[in-house]
Amino acid sequence: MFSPFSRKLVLAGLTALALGAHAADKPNVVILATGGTIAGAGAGTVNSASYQSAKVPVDKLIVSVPELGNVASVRGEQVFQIASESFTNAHLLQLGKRISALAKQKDVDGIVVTHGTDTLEETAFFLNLTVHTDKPIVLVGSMRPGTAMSADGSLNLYNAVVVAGSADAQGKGVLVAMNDQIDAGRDVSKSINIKTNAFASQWGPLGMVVEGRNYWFRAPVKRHTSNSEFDIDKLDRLAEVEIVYGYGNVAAANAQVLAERGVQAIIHAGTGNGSVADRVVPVLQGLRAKGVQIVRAAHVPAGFVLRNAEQPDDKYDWVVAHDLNPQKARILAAVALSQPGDSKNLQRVFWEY
Ligand code: DAS
Repeated sequence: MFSPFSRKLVLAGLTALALGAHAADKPNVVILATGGTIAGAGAGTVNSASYQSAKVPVDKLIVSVPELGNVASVRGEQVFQIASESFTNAHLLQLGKRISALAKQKDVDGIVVTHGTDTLEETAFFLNLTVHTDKPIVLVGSMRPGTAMSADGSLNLYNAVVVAGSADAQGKGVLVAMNDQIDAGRDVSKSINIKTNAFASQWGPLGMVVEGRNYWFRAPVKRHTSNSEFDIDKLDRLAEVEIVYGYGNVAAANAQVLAERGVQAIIHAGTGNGSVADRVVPVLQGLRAKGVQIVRAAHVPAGFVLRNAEQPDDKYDWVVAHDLNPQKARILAAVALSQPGDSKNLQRVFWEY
């Protein structure tokens, strides 16, 4: 009935259809690579902590985890190749705008950002505040380079792609997938600097991802992504905001020196519940009088700064950072002050985001 040649044609056609259908039922995930340890390379397999960051290109990262193809149709873009401690506001804006453009594409279901772990929490919060999409945006890094024994990058990347391709991860804000855990980009911070369970949220993770499946236990309550008043597509600069650290014997003039850079706000990373040394108070009051916003944060890793407790914030017209650590408070102030607003509006922003 069919000649051997036509049988082969039919078979080839059916195979292509099957592959096409198979690929069509997988989510399309774009991996944006920025550098960090997940792209790092060490001298030998025992070098889990001493290595060169930001070496391996995105295509090699993808090839190194062939299992990615089982859970998503993946493609990569190399946005930067840097250690994340070297990020600037310009890097945040460029990355955010690229993500926003990709999220608008119908052929993109989710986005993974591979990133150094040092400032991953800052980038995650920035994207959470400014990218208007419900599609999953998942940041991922690693604490060991791929060249080390028991490297954590491959499984972290696999997990991040699973979450980014998941419908049940939509609308949860920007996420961070590290060490089998799914954390809110707003809440998570790097709390241990030399272990694979480095990332934690004081209010707990949102869930876990295990063997290709997500398990959710809570959802964010603060404003984010599509529900944010800040829009990366309309953002071309971030306000200059610096952080001054509080400690015993601190010099009163530190904030003054920083403010001379022409900052719009100073984040005071205070001791305890955002305490300010008595010799520093008048310096901050003087900066406030010149129009610099003063935000009281704390360098104590957990809890939140109570308004009018350690300092009369109402009287001084200061703002409290609520539960945000100093580096996240800087991100929020830099975004919020990119548009006009007084200290009452800034405090509202710190309550709502
Ligand atoms: N230097 C660190 C960074 O790029 C390496 C890492 O932990 O990713 O953030």
